[in-house]
Amino acid sequence: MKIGIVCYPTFGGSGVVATELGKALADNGHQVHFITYSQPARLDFFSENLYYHEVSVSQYPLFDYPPYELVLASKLVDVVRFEKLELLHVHYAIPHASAAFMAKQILATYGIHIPVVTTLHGTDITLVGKDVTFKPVVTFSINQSDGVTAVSEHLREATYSHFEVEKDIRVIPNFIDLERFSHKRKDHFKKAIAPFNERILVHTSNFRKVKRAADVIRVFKKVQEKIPSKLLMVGDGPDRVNCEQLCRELGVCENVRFLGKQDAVEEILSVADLFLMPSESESFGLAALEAMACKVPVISSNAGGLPELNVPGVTGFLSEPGDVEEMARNAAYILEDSERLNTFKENALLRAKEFDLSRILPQYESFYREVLEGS
Ligand code: GMT
Repeated sequence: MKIGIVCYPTFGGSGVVATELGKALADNGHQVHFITYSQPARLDFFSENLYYHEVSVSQYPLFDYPPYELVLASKLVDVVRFEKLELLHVHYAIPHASAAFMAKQILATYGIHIPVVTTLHGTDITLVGKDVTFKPVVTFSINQSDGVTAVSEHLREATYSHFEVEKDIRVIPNFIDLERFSHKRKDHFKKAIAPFNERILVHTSNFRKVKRAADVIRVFKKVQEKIPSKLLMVGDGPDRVNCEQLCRELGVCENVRFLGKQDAVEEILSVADLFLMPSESESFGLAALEAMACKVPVISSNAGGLPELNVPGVTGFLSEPGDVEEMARNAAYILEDSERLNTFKENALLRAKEFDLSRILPQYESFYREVLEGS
């Protein structure tokens, strides 16, 4: 198939899923065209089946708000016509689904029919999308898509409850490339972080409010009172500065390191004993799956799709968002006994294997075929 993929080319989960999916489709012999405003973060190599088309919005003094969506729609028209694409797959509804709808209408005037698949990733529904300022457009463009997928049952249900959507929504969960995300021996790194064999806890996120990153610090404060441990905070975003401030207030700076944005997250996860994800809302929790693939159990909130991934008492534990006490208690329970910790680690990997790329990729391929046949 000749497939166009539209996504946010950043470190965010939706962009990662879109890029990894495109790469896997290309490996499987499909021709994949990425149409984004910059080179996707994980698309920094050459492959004969991969193409990249940049959407560049020209500046003009009149534009206080450069019309990205219109430029994207024009680019989609151009790429679909001249590369003879058969299907467009847009990730994150805003503004990709409505840009694709516009492109589709324009292409129809050239006698070209292009089916559009929209994948809902989370905040496009749960936070941003349901805001009244976006709602009519998001509802319309989901209903106008030829196929719609959501990354968890929870997100599917949330879409039906927040929007008047009649379309059938297929759940295709996030996936993991176990060749990249696997436990690697990084003894030097481990020794540098935890010279006295302290337990290592990790949090990775974009430090947005929804991640409740400050709860990570609060949980850690309680854990390290019982168990010698270190905390690695990976990523960057608006709440990082608050977390740094909280570390000072709680007197834990010596045991916490902020590593900023990192490419080789799997290397950091390889030295970790526990992953913390206390999010307020999380449609799936790709970062937790990445941790589990590297044999790291997960202490998470029970928000959104997290219960569809993290199995309490097996791969980690779930708590109400904000229940720092319980999260710390559960973290200590896992960490205090090495044999128990190892069982949780093995279980985490077994669970991650259920989301192996090789299991999920065929679900997208067969969905594409269904959409092509039905449209
Ligand atoms: O988590 C973020 O803030 C990034 C966001 C995105 O859209 O890039 O991630 C969402 O999509 C991921 C991939 O499908 C999911 O694994 C994340 O759970 C989801 N984030 C939220 O729902 C907050």
